[in-house]
Formats: sequence, C-alpha cells, structure tokens
Amino acid sequence: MSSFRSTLSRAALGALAGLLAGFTALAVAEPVAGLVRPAAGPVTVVGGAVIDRTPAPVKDFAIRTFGENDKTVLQLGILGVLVLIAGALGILALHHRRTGAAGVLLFGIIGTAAALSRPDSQGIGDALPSLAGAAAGALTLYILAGKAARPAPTSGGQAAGAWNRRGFLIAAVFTAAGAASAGVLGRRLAGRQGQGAVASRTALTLPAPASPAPPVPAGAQLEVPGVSPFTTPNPDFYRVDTALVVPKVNAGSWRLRIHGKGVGRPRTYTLQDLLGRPLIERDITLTCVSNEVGGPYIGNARWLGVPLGDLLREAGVRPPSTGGKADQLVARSVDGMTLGSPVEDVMDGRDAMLAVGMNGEPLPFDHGFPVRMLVPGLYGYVSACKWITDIELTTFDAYDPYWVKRKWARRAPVKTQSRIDTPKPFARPGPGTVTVAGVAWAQRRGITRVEVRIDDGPWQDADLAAQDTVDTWRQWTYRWNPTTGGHTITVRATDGTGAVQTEERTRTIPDGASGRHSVFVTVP
Ligand SMILES: Nc1nc2c(c(=O)[nH]1)N[C@H]1C(S)=C(S)[C@@H](COP(=O)(O)O)O[C@H]1N2
Ligand SMILES: [Mo]
Repeated sequence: MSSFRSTLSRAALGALAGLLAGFTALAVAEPVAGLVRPAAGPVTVVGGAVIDRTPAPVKDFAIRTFGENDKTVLQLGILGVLVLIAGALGILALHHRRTGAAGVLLFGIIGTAAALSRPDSQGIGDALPSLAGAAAGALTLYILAGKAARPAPTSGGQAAGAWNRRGFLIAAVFTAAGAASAGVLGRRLAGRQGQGAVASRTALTLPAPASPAPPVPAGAQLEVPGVSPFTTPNPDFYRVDTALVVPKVNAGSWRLRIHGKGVGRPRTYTLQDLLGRPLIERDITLTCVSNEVGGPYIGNARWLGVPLGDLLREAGVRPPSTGGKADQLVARSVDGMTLGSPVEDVMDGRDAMLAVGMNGEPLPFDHGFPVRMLVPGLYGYVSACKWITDIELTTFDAYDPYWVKRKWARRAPVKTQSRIDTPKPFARPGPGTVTVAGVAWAQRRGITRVEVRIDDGPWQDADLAAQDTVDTWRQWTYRWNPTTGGHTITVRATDGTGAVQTEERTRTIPDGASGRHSVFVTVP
C-alpha cells in the first residue's frame, strides 16, 4: 500500500516536472517570438498548420459549433494536448531522463516544421521560438527529473527522500518563477511590436470621399425591435479569417504591389498614394460563404475606398471581355492568405474597391487595417482580402487560392437569401399581433419581394423597408395575427432578376448554403 502510494506520488512529481518543462518551453518561446515575429509563436504556428490541414467539413463543423470562438477552442485544444504530453514525458523522464528530454526536443522540431510550412513563413527565423523553447524545456525536464529521481544521500541514517524532495521543490519554484517572468516579458515584447501599427492607425485621418454615398434612406431602417440594424456597428461586424494572431500592419510601411499577366505598368503603392486618389464611399453588405441558412456571418457597412477597376486600368489591365489575358485576380495578405476574384467582376463597373474606411473610421485591425479588398456580389472568401499587400493578375487555370485548394468553389457569387431576425427560434410571443421581421439580400441584384408563410399556408407578402442599393441587404416585416399553438414561420425572397430564393437545401461548401430559413414559435 505504502509502496503504491510512493509510486503514485513519484509519478505526480514526474508529471509536475513535465508540466513545468512545458511551461518553461512556452514561456521562453513567447519572448523569442515577440522579438522575431509574434505570429511565429509555437501555439500559433501549430494552430495555423492545423487550420491549413483541417478538412473542409471539419472546419465547417468548427465554425458552426464554436462560431467566432473557433480559434480559442483550437488553441485551448492544443494547450490541452501539450499538458497531457508534457505530463507523460515527465513521468517517463523519472527513469529515462535523456529520452524524456529528447521527447521535449521533438516538439521543437514539430513546431519548427509547422512554422516553416505556414504560408506567411518568413524563413528560418520563424523556427527560433520553437527551437529555443524546446531547448529550455528539455533542459528543465532533465534537471527536475534528476532532482525527483536521485536517491537521497543516506548519510547517518537520515530519512530517505527528505533531501531530494526539498531540492526538487526549490528547483520547481525557481523554474515556475523564471518561466512566469519570461512569459510576461514575451507578452510585453509582442505587444510592443503592434504599438507602431496602433499609433499609425490613430494618426490616420481619412480624406473626404470624392463620391460620397447618399444618406441611407430614412425608410431603410424599420422601427422594429429585434431586427438587425441596417448599418452594422464595427464592434458587432462578424469576423471570419484564419489569423490566430490578428496582423498589426504599420500604415507607414504598408505597400501594395500590382503585377502579373497583362499588367503593362506594374506598380507598388503606399497608403498615401491611395489616399491621394479620388475615393468612393459605398454601402456594401458582406457575406461569408460559411453562413448557414439563418446564420450570423453577414454585415452591412459604409465603406470608403479606392475604385479598384480604375487602378487596374491604369496598370494596363483589360478585362477578359475586351481581350484581357488574365481572368483571375489573386489578392494576397500579409499573413499569406490568398483569395481569387474574377477580373471581369472587378472591372465591370460595380463598386469593387480597396477599402480604407469602415463606418467613418479607419478599418479596425480585425477587419483588415490598413487596406482590404471588397467586391460587391461575391462571398468574402473570393473577394474581401484583409491586410492585403499584393495583387497578381493570373488565370483560374494557373492558380488555385487557399480555399479553392480546400475544395471550395473557384467562383462564388452571393446567393439570394433571407433571414428571420424576430421572433427568435422557440420564442413564446405574447398575445395579439406578432411582428415578424428580418433581412434579405442578393448583392448586385437587389431584393424586390419578400414573402412569409405560416405552417403550410399560402405565401403572404411582407412589407419591404426602403432599398438603399442593390448591394445592400433590405429589411422586411410582416404583421401576423396567430392562433394559439406551435407554428413554423418560413421566409423567401425574390431578387431583382425575378428569381425566387430556392427551396433546395445545400451545404455551405462548395459555394454557399441555399434553402429557406424557418423559425418555430409557440403562441401561448
Ligand atoms: N487575410 C484574410 N482575408 C480574409 C480572410 C482571411 O482568412 N484572411 N477571410 C475572408 C472571408 S472567408 C470573409 S467572409 C471575409 C470576412 O471579413 P470580416 O472578417 O471583415 O467580416 O474576409 C475575407 N478576407
Ligand atoms: Mo467567408
């Protein structure tokens, strides 16, 4: 019994040694990443590598299940796995110090491989955080396992175990304290890297648009509680991207290069170059292809930016319809994301832009500061490159961007859709008339009609709010006098081409969900 207990407590010591070693590894890797590049930290690169390799259905599931917390869940998952492995290596190290320490080093190699495999890898420097962390972790484990395992000096019949337990404890406390301070230092350094970018955003004053957006029509915003506000405030605007660390780009050193097939005059622009040009201001509704029927990944904002078609024409680009050789525009971000849009769409006169402003302020970092691309009518993953730094003209045959490599469609215009915002699913609306309301969208085509159906009843016209533009969503409302009991409310929209939103349910992959949104409510 007592030998079982001592085995158990020694195993616990081993596991603790392993955890401290893991903690030390991360705490050393952090400041090194802070110095080299915050996005090269081991958890970030491993997380990014996992995202890159996650099959689309699983990624879809993660977005659906964890929503915008998907990245936090991923990072916690990685930390959880690390804790388990570190503990196991610690126990192993009690009897096999070298093997245990080598196991920690192996993680440095995994981290290095992940770092170098990332699309935004800046080369061998990105290996430093993982390697330095693993070396520190391995050394820590080697020392602590020695303290935990070494037999006590049995001079003069002293109680065995007293010396090595104290030695272990002292070493453990020093390790924990040292690792904690290294971790704090790491956060400081990583924070400092972003400070210049933050200052450059604060200092930025956006010029007035040469072509302002007319005020949003008074009737575009219904006075109905629970309906999505016509203009989505920036803090509420959905965020979908693969960045585990939001890129903090300094506006002063930011550059955009335009080059590739058919670009007669390749050029590199600074932010000042762009701000010196005539800017347009437009209301545009942005939608994510991963948005389920009834889902939240859609928002509408007033954007300020440089017309992209003009910029391309200046560079000598011609659309395919007038003989241009390039049919795909590939936008690349500072974090290595690639998105491909049809050149024809970008140059057909719609308000495709390089946006610098969102709802009256410089782009928030989360939404692509200093410059992002927008093409009305296309899902975000084929158009809305955030933190953009490079535009290459090429062909759909020659290059598949990030999501296309992962089985999403090459071309993805936004599908006509509608959503019930109120009442909420399973609500129990009070007595009397129920105001049903929501939004409908069909960017580039506009919404001309919205209908509501109760249970299997006839389709009834909803009242439409005023239309802002064909590129924005449109609110609608329906006054419903229900009978008591459970009811299913379903909505469908008709777009400017006269096409009625299809009933056919499809998944989000490969080119966006179709089908109709319904909500079940119980009227008491
Ligand atoms: N650099 C970069 N740009 C990106 C993405 C990304 O992962 N990285 N995601 C795209 C997708 S899928 C969408 S839907 C939109 C979302 O923009 P938002 O986060 O500003 O709403 O950005 C697009 N631009
Ligand atoms: Mo998206």
